[in-house]
Amino acid sequence: MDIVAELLAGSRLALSRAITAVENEYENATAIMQKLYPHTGRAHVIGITGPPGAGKSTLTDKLAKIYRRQGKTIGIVAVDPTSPFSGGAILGDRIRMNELTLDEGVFIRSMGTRGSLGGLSRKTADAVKIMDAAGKDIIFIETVGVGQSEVDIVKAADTTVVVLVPGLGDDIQAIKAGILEIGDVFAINKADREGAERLKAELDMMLDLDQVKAEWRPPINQTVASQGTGIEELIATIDGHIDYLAASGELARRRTARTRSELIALIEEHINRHVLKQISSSGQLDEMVASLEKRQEDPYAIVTRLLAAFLR
Ligand SMILES: Nc1nc2c(ncn2[C@@H]2O[C@H](COP(=O)(O)OP(=O)(O)O)[C@@H](O)[C@H]2O)c(=O)[nH]1
Ligand SMILES: [Mg+2]
Repeated sequence: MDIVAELLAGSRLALSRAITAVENEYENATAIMQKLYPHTGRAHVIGITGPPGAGKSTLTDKLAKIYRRQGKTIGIVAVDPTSPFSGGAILGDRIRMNELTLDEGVFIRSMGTRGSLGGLSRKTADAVKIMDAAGKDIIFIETVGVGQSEVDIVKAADTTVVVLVPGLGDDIQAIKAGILEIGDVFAINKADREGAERLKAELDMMLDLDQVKAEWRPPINQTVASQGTGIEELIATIDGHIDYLAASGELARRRTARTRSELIALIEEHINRHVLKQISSSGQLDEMVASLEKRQEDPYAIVTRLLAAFLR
């Protein structure tokens, strides 16, 4: 049996190997993704993002346990864009999720920046597809939410939970606009700390000003993940968002937009690679640079000429 057939039959080893192939860009990675593509699109993908130490792993662990009790199978992709480590699981996360790692119905995988940051969002999306094809009902993507590349990672999610904590000083200043936009649900974790109510009030105010969110006003939950407080309520909120997505047609719209942008990214990547390979191996690239330096040509003329040649 090949790796995809084994994965579809439920092999954890095959699932793990498929993700490794994608992560390390092995030669068989494309063939694997091609074969499993028809089996994707079934899982509900939940993004968990927020600053480092906010309690994302603890929260994911607690959420996963409740979904497990409902009989759902779980995949977790823990992405750390600041870590060069990948494979197995980032140590801290594995310790925080150690009960889960013993559960056959849960598959946890960590990914770091083994490639470029840009490549990381594609690889994360592929890892999600692999777990999806393997039959996981709910897939979590846990990632640090600070910059644009991390926001890109969470774009593979249907429902995004933004985790915030009180006491980060100038609370609302610390919340980047980007992170506010991607949040479908907000969780103020470490609500046992001082300032949770104030943070909620400030967040409420900002969300009320956001007209784009008229149809679905992101609810704010308070949690103490380490004690399991507020987790049932958070699940109810997430499930409410899942229902809203289905009933409003927004799920279909989001998935169409995602399919489109993934295809565009792939086309760009391949055309780029193809054209650059051809002009650099033929020495044309050097000639072009020389011509530009002598001001014999301008870059726009070169690109127009190149494009015409390739379209012929
Ligand atoms: N006081 C308090 N500590 C928490 C809470 N949730 C998580 N922690 C602790 O915060 C630390 C970071 O948690 P972790 O889940 O690794 O955060 P992550 O970096 O966002 O994944 C750990 O020591 C947790 O035990 C909470 O609600 N209250
Ligand atoms: Mg974590």
